[in-house]
Amino acid sequence: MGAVTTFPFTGDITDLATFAASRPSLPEAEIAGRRQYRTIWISDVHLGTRGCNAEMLIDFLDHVDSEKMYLVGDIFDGWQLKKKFYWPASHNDIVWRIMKRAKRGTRIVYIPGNHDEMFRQFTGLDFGGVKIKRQAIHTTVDGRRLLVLHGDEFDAITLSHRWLAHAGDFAYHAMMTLNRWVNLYRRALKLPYWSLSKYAKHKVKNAVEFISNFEEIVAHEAKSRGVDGVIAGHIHTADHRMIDGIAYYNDGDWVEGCTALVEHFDGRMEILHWADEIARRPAETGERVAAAA
Ligand SMILES: [Mn+2]
Repeated sequence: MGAVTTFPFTGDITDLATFAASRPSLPEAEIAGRRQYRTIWISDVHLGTRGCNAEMLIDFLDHVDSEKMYLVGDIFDGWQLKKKFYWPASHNDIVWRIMKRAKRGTRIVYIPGNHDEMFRQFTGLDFGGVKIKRQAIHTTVDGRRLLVLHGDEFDAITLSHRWLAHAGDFAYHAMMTLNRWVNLYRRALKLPYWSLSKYAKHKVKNAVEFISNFEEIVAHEAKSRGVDGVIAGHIHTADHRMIDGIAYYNDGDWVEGCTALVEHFDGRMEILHWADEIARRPAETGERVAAAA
């Protein structure tokens, strides 16, 4: 995939509304036969960075559809884009696919995170069917009320364990780079995608503490707001567990984990691990992802 020089909204954010009328560099796969869900949540895509696993996300978007979709923050990485402009065609294709499904009638809610906080100034506005909100309450088909937020709101509280935000930032980015190299190598050997930092997160004591601390604080906030559960992103760790009577969900990320949270039409919630889904696919249909890299 070639690089493009146009970022869809450097000039005017209202361009987003007409963006879906343009053409993607990688044509969208068949719409018929996609897996249908009531709701899909994704976050921490980090468009504008080399860490973003755009090919995997394009594959995901071309295989699923939903009535409603939540973008739970850090979709763009404004911090990295400011430092060094990086915007390959595949990143444009992701924005295009999201705008296109809004045009087709999927109700899309975009909750900017800390890396794309520049979009928070547009809270309350609607760009081509994508509503920008600070937080949201999602009601499941079985009537449960779930608070949806990015999660950086709690960084100040989790300050003593800011593994991703500060001291660990360098180590984290080094690990993401290593993760990319490991997977290029694995791909060459036709081995399935493997997440190094997902592995490390389960091994490193501080990281485990940081994650459980975050999860408890977020669940506590949800409890005080009187909802049944909470859906967050931010810590790049997909999870679903009960904490003090509150259903805690995290939709993970598209940097290494490549996960999404979905609600089925019967209200059942599930975390999809997209690398595993691709690995389970017959070889012929999985080729497009390998070829796109
Ligand atoms: Mn974040």
